[in-house]
Amino acid sequence: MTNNKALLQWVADMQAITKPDSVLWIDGTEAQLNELRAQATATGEIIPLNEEKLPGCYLHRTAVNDVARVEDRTFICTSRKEDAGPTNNWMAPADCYDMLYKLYDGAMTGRTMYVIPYSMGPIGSPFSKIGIELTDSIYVVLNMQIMTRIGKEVLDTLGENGEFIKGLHSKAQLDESKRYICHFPEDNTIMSVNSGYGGNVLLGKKCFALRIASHLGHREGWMAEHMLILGLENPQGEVHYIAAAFPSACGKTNLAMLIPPELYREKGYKVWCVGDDIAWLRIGEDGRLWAVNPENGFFGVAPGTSVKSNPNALASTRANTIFTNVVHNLDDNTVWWEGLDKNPPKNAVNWKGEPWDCTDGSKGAHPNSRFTAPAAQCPCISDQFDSPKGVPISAIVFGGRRAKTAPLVFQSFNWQHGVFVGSAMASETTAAATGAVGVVRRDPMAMLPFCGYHMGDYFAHWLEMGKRIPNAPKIFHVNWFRTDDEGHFLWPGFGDNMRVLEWIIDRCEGKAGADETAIGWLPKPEDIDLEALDMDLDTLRGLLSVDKDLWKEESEGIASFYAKIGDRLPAQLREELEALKARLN
Ligand code: OXD
Ligand code: MN
Repeated sequence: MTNNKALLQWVADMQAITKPDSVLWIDGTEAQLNELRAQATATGEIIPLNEEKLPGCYLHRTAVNDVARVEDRTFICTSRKEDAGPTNNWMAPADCYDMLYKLYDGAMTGRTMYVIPYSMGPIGSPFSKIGIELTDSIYVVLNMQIMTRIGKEVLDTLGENGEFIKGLHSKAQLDESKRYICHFPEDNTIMSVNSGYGGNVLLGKKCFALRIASHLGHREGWMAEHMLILGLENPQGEVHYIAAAFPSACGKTNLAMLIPPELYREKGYKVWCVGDDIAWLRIGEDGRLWAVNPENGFFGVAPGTSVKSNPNALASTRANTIFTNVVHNLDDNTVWWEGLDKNPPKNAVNWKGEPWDCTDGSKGAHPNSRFTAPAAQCPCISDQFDSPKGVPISAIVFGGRRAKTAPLVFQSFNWQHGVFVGSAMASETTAAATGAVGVVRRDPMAMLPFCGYHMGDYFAHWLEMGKRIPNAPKIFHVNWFRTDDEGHFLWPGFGDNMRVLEWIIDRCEGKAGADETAIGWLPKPEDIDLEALDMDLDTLRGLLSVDKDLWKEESEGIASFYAKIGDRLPAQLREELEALKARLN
């Protein structure tokens, strides 16, 4: 299928180490995929679901010890330890290859090695990059087919001399104690072993599109960010694009597919989804920042997804979707998860494959159970989704889950201050996670687990990019999770977040008012449209208030986080912190 000598040599080298029984090149044809689906069905690796209710859908269960990304076993292997920085695990490349090749030795014996050519971004776009994943898992092939653009066309685009990101994955024995997700940014290589869980094995996603790509972007002058991309269309038919970064459990997929409140829909407002997880951002010829979603599907968290919370996400999963670790409803051969509806199936199997009694208090679906669904099936997918040049970004939005500190929304004073706001991003732990509630976790730009190099250099790159973008997006911060003294959420969230997005776009257009405060520009209460919302101005005033004592505490928290970053923290960010402290006094 290819004459690319570097690729043929690398496949042969990895074959010699992993010793599969055979090698199959994935051409992306329906015939080949169907054959693989049939094989995986025969072995029980995937279970075909009800053809009428969920056509083309399958259920898969991972090993019970293999249900999430493993940050403590994720490594950035640069020749100099300091280049990986204080927030990443590090191993010397030679030592790591040595260790891994022992684990890969004969790991594919008795199995087939699948060679998956894939493109992150529309095939052939100057924004896009090609990867090759070698894997011994059909589940991985079928997921990669949804999440990326795969097959022969990718190899044709690669050509004889094209460069590619190498990815080697083997389930090996699924041994937790020998599970490793390793990145070698200096040789564009990713190695994953002893896992079968999506985030660890779909190497195009977090490993390539964030960790390796952030490293490439640093070298080449662009940015790979953990951001959704949405387009907001106004009644005049103009669409403005927003890129937004949130730590997990802050409703990123929900915001990406937001349905505006009825009143807005009647006026002609629409929201279009370009992406729900990753954005690659480059400076366009027109001096604006342009974004492409490098993915082709959604790898979304199932629990909590419902007709109420996110009808667009749910609709995306009604065909051609792979469900992982959800409940199997045996009565009609469909799937279910907590939060889908109030009718858990009676005759059912839980995510571990055991008979499940929905009245015994146990969870049927794993809290991190997932759907892998084609983006094209999303009812609000943007007509620019496949655009080779991407979409121009008007606003960058950072956010977190904060009970008291952060107001509903504020705008940074300028790019440098916006980078400071992103670098200080944080979320408070909720009762849904184990451990103490209300603990502040810093997650700068939501990239802490995904930045493939030193966090201090990453901040410097953001500052540098700002100087190079003549017409840079404005930077904002939002918090949908502010509570009253009894712990009730003050803001309705979901579709009503549209009201905040509208202010954000109006600010970008110079059309909305704002007050200057110590932390940034805040809307005046009357600047947020409350029409047809059951909320009084006093509640909104509360949502927009800035408590200086809490912010003084916050600045101490930021200072101790900065201390961990060390002396590669750009001086401009320390200056921003000092300026914030001065404004608070
Ligand atoms: C994800 C994550 O799965 O951010 O997208 O963990
Ligand atoms: Mn993510």
